[in-house]
Amino acid sequence: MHDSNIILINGYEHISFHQDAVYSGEKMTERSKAYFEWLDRRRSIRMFSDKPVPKAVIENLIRAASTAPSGAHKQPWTFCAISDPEMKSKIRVAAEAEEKESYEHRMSERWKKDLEPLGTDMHKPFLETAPWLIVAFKKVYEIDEAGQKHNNYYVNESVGIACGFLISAIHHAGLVTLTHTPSPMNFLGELLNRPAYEKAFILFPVGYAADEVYVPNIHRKPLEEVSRFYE
Ligand code: IYR
Repeated sequence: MHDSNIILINGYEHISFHQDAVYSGEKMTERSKAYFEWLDRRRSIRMFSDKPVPKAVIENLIRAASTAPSGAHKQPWTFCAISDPEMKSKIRVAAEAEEKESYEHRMSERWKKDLEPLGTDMHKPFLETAPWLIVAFKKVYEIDEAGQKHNNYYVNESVGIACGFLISAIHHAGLVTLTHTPSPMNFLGELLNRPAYEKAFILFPVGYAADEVYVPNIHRKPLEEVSRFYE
């Protein structure tokens, strides 16, 4: 994609960019349709098999997520990957304690009603069953060598995009996941010993779906409902 032709622009190194491929309109339509149909087959899964997934796969998934664009290219994320059963149990216990509080006291009746079709509750066995948990942390700020604090830019957007890339990479690898957001998530930073400037963003169990899984028969909004064209 890049050659080694380096020039200086405003004193900063730049390399020439070559677009990977240029398709005809017809080919592009076909490819974009195929990509949509492939993404459309992704489903959030809440019941996992304990079948192992090689660490090398998880490393590649994180590499893929970390190619996301980010504010001022700060790449303000850390992905923690956990396969240690003891740590997974600790995470499950802490997550279920928060979820119990949420379901019993913190979530509105309307919110719980909205979740009814998805069949979620305070029990999160997938946190122990899935072979891997990946926790995305956002780096709200960073500390330089001089101990100086620097805020990052568009942190939620950047980490949100990276998490989208991660979900797509998981799907591409033939694995499944779930965007799990126990709230509040501070216990994750504590258990995983993350520095104060990292805040847990989303937890992804990663693995294979359990043998027999049913998912809610929900439908995606059609194009007409999610778009407006200005031609
Ligand atoms: N975090 C809780 C509740 C929950 C909230 C939303 I919004 C969902 O789409 C699904 C669940 C839980 O994980 O059960």
